[in-house]
Amino acid sequence: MTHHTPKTMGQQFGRRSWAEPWKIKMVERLRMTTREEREKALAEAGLNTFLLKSDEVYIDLLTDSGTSAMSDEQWAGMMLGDEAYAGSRNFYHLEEALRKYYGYKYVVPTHQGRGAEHLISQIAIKKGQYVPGNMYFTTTRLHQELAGGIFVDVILDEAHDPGSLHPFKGNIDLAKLEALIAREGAEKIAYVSLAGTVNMAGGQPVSMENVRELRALCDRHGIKLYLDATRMVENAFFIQEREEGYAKKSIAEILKEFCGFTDGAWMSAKKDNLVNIGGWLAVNDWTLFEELRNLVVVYEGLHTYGGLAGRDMEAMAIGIAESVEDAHIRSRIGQVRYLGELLTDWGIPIVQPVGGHAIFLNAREFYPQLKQVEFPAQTLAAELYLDSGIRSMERGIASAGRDAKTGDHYYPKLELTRLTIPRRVYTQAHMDVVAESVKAVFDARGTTRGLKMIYEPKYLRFFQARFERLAG
Ligand code: P70
Repeated sequence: MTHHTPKTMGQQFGRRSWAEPWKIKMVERLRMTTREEREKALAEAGLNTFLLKSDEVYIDLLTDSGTSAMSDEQWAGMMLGDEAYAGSRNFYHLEEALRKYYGYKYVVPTHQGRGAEHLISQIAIKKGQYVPGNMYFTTTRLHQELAGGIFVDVILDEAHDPGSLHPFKGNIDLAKLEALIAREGAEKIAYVSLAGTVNMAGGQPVSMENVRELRALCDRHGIKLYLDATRMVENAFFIQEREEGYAKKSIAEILKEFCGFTDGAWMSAKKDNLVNIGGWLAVNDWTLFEELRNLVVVYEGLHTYGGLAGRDMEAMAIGIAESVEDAHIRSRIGQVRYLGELLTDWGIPIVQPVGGHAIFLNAREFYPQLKQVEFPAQTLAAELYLDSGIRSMERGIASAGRDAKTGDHYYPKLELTRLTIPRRVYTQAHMDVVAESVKAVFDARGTTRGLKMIYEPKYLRFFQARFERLAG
């Protein structure tokens, strides 16, 4: 018998191991299912992972949104909720945290990110204006369009190429933006919509240099610059790691410097900020703030709670401070990267470089036999669930929706299936199980058939669409 020497993960990668800067105080038990149970559950869900019951899921990588584990201090904060209708002390704590870490002057809480997107879009976009941005995000673009705006993608070309190793694939292509301004005129631009670690591109970051130059460009033309700060803390990590001059700066310092180049931000606090529900808008301009806090009372709630309970705002204020700690973000992104390294090493096609919040499987390369209208990424999500009970999310043609003018599908270059890692929830052993399941599905890829959509809702169709397997 050959003797096998076990090695820690760090040893296998030729480095000292790191571990999470927390330990586990309470656990949530998981339910395992049989293949037969999963076949039945998936059929009932119309082959759409959004329609599965979470009890039918083993490892839930649908999203990192609202799925993080809160700390004991955040839970203790929940008991300090001041549920006054007006002027809750938790709002002032939240405002203080946002001023301290993001640096914006005025804050409007919202129930989640899209609540904030709705308000800023309604106020900052005039019908027919363009909204250039670094790749679309589903809810962001929809709110911009509902406000009469026309979204224009001005991200670097490299962002649409899953193989490009550009370190800042989230950057805005300033020449594309200049060309749009030259063609349409600055007054036709509502604002520039900049996102930190671009979700649909695979969690790819924006460099400090890019936002600095972008600011200068916007100033030359008198155009506002607003930030989708949803995963901006993760973006700060990549700047610290990859950009010259930032290795010795803290995540908190980098975050604040970056935000300082923008006029304001909207946020889904369910991601970086480590809460299960919440969002905010923050701006530096008083007049704009007055408009926003007036509109928030129409759609969300009074401007000192915006659809949240006092306790939610307290947990968010505490979560913000925890989220910018260097050790936290290093282990958070380190875990995502660990999964990415395994898959890369095994020759499984994923978006490179690995981004901040998720691994994006390149479904086109899994299934070259499928046309894009046969939903390769949706197919892959279904196969993964069947194999192991892991839930992932389609980020391809189903997510992209239809062109309102022509009625045809949008055909995004990227046809991806996202394995999104919740923060502080799963262990390295869970990542191993995930990696092995992805490999099993990859090895069986040759015989996999595609899907057709049999029910298509009007808005954000991917959430509720139903599919059927194509006959072989
Ligand atoms: C996800 C979630 C939400 C999100 C985001 C960025 C960069 C805004 C929002 C909206 C949830 C989701 C949303 C739509 C489709 C699928 C999934 N992203 N900006 O899983 O925030 O959800 O709080 O309203 O990523 O990526 P919210």
